Amino acid sequence: MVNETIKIPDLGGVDEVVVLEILVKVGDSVTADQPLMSLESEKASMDVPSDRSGIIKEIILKVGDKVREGDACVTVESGTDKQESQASTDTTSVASAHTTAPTSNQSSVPTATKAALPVMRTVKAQASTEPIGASTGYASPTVRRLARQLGIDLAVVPASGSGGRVTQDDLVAVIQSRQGLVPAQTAANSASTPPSPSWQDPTKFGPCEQKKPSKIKNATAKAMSQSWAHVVHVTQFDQVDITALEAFRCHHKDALRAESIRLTMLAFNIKALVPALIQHPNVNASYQASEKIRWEKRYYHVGFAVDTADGLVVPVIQNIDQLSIIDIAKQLGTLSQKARAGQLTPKDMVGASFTISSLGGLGGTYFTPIVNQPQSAILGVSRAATQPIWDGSSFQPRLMLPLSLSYDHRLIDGAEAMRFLNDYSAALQALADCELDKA
Ligand code: CAO
Repeated sequence: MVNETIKIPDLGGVDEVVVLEILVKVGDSVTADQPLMSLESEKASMDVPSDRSGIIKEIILKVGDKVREGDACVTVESGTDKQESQASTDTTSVASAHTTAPTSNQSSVPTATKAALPVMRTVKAQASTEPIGASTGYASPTVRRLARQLGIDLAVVPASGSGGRVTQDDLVAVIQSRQGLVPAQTAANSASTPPSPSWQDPTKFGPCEQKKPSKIKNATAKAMSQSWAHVVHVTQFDQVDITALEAFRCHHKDALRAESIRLTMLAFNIKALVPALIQHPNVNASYQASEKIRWEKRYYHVGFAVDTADGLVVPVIQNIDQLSIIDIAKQLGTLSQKARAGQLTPKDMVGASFTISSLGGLGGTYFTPIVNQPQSAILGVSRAATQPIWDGSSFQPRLMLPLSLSYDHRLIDGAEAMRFLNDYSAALQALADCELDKA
């Protein structure tokens, strides 16, 4: 028998995360890859898996602890091969207990080993004795995460899954049963921070429904307030003629769709940033106000805003200068899907040197995006529309794409912002006859 300490793994560039939930107890038997605890940064959560089979001897952290990569997490007693194979034998019997009630002679685990594996015995007992619909509080990490986001206590949710597991549908049932049944509270009496001087209790004037913003919305509110308070914002508007580029995109998009690649304008919008950011390093920079230092980044990692049911998240495509438009389109698809499924990891969302926010699929003309600190600028893209453009002798119908560049005036002057937009527009138009699969 040997005691090994399992440590917090690589956090994907995030310095510190919070322990959200401990998923095991001392005495539990775990298998390799079994989640031990859930960690959460402001916009993502991840599980720390066990890297071995064994018995939990000590849990070093507690819920709410702030942890970094390399911090000790739990101690696992991993045994001989026999012990490890014993643990996996037991796991197999747990898995079968999810679907079939165990018979008295089903388990071949010796009594002494059973005593050291209380969780396995508990799960089996629940599988055999809990009536369907009773609450067990057992759930997959995804369902646990969803329950937390929805503010549902799993211990009170009637479970319908195999082995007494709470399923996603069980959470939906709870939400549905709550609708209209929750007694209204006044907004004022649940406020945890002092109300602003202009706050008025809205229930004085009519019926209201009180909602709690998601964790993602709270994180966005915090980041946006900080940016608004610190960055000296200016937004420069412009439009670029993408008639030829759109024809080029439409020419290729159906063939690519057959390969499950969505070639939207956004992939071109991102690729065109490369020459413009190289020409204007101030726009790919951060300002360290305390030291009066500007950090020009020589890497090109672009965050893109994704609208999800829980709020705005910004996954990052790394090294766009080394990617083809097809590569970028693929990453846009994968990361947007992960974002909407709530599966982004901290690693997917860190390190951006510039951000793009496209509302082009939804409509609108111009908007004023807020700089995503510590970056110095953000490009907003709105819906392209055909407009009559004067060519010197007559009006021509041209497809014009509206651009809104917000920037930090402490770093970037207006003339530089306009030069950046001019160079960006030229780079975008130049993609109209590019090779889609060449970086
Ligand atoms: N002009 C005209 N049409 C556009 C367009 C534009 N600028 N941008 C996209 N479209 C089209 C697409 O080409 C697509 O049409 P096709 O099916 O014919 O190709 C359609 O609109 C839908 O596009 P989409 O929105 O699904 O895809 P996308 O790649 O353009 O955007 C994503 C992906 C994830 C960025 C987007 O879905 C999204 O979440 N946008 C919201 C971002 C947001 O909330 N920003 C505000 C943040 S506050 O600063």
